Amino acid sequence: MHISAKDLAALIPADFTLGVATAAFQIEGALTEDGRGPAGWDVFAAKPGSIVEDQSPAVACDHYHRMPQDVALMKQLGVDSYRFSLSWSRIQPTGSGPVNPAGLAFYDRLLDELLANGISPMLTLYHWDTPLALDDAGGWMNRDTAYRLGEFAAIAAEAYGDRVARWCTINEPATVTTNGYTLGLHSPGEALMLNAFPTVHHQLLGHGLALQALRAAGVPGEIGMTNVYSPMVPKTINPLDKISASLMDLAQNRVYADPVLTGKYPDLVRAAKFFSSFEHPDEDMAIISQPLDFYGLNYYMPTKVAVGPGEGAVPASMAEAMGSDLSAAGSGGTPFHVETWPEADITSYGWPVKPEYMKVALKEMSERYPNLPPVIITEGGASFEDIIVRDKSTNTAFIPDERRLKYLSDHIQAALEATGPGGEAESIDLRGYYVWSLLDNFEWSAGYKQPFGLLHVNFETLERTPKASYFWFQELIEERNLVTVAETAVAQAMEP
Ligand code: GBH
Repeated sequence: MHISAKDLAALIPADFTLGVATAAFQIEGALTEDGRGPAGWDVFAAKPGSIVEDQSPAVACDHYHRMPQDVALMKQLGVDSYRFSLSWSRIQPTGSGPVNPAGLAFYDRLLDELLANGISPMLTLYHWDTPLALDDAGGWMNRDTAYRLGEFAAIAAEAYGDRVARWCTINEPATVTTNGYTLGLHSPGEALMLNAFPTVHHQLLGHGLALQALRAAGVPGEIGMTNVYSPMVPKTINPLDKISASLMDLAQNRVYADPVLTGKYPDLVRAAKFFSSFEHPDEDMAIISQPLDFYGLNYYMPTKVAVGPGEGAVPASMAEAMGSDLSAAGSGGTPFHVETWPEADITSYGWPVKPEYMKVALKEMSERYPNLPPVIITEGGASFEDIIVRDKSTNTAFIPDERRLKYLSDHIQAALEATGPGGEAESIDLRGYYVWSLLDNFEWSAGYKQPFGLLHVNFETLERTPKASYFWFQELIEERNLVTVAETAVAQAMEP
């Protein structure tokens, strides 16, 4: 069971945002319409074997043509805010140079529609769909891409600055580097392993330059960036497992968060060969670590880590640097191995459902970064295959997605408890939670096989059907509104 919507609503502080999130490439479709230039993802997805069953992103949710209907569904849901991303190549077809007015106009219409319906816009500048022309020039391996993102931010600031309440410069650079450049599972499909480090730095620099451009334009909205955070949990108390978990923590969490929040890469990263052989100006760190109005955190799950197979999986130098003189350490082998959680509920992606680790994530963040700005959970959600139940007499469809609903309820509860009075991450000023996602959508290399939506999408008819989780979120928002109304009435009654 999960907490009732009424009891959960009672935990929500004033001015806390309840929202939903999407990303352009995952929902829009219309990849060749109105002058949109190609993105690297268009080409990657078209290569046989890149996407499950070679599914195509060409139509996705057809949001480009159904935007007003989708906003109406958000209005009905009652959300405070909608987090969406810009398709960079719709606005700037080659990622540099002239702007495409028809592309700019789409987000003009979206922003106006949101505001007309009382929904506060949160705009992500970059959610992975790099313009193809930039990928052809090396993508994030090329320092120039960071400057291009800065320029794109200036274009967006001028066009939309008056209407955007929250800006998110980039989403999850960790996933772009790991999947796009280290393992080759995402666009641009490079498997560079440790040689992918420049893509970390250039994305962070791109964030910093975009932030600078938004500040220079004087946009009134709040500005932040989003990193994904997964607590790394050693499989056993074996010191080698612990070291492997620490290495994974460095590679997936700290290398992205430390520079932004402390202005410095972790010492172990600075000591590595791949770091010293990568030349970059010291001044970059000041650009990367400019103050943020909020820090965006995507939390999905913890990761259980064991030492990799093979002799000497943890290099001796690493073991020593982590404070261990293990004789087992040598060279060769893979340093880490991701393990399963046999006792946990598992999503259709294979991800463990562990709401208690939401608390761990927030606690670790608060301890690691004492000067953390206000935090917003910019994504959280779960993929489960849905069953559509049809009531024959009324011909209405019902989608009983109890597990997704419970995932969301438990995670929002955990985040509120951890940051509430007496919580383990009480020092964090938590400002909101955005459900991933409004709609079932194109889940990158998993195609349409991993539905995360509060709304079911039939990818043949493109019909949207609210799931039980949609009605639950609606109820939570209604209950929260009742609390707010009551509090306002009490405050007014107490005024002299
Ligand atoms: C997010 O990615 C994306 O922002 C969004 O576009 C996507 O649709 C959504 O989530 C659902 O996938 O620490 O090595 O074990 C989240 C992708 C995948 C990132 C798992 C962290 C674990 C890597 N996450 N990954 S590891």
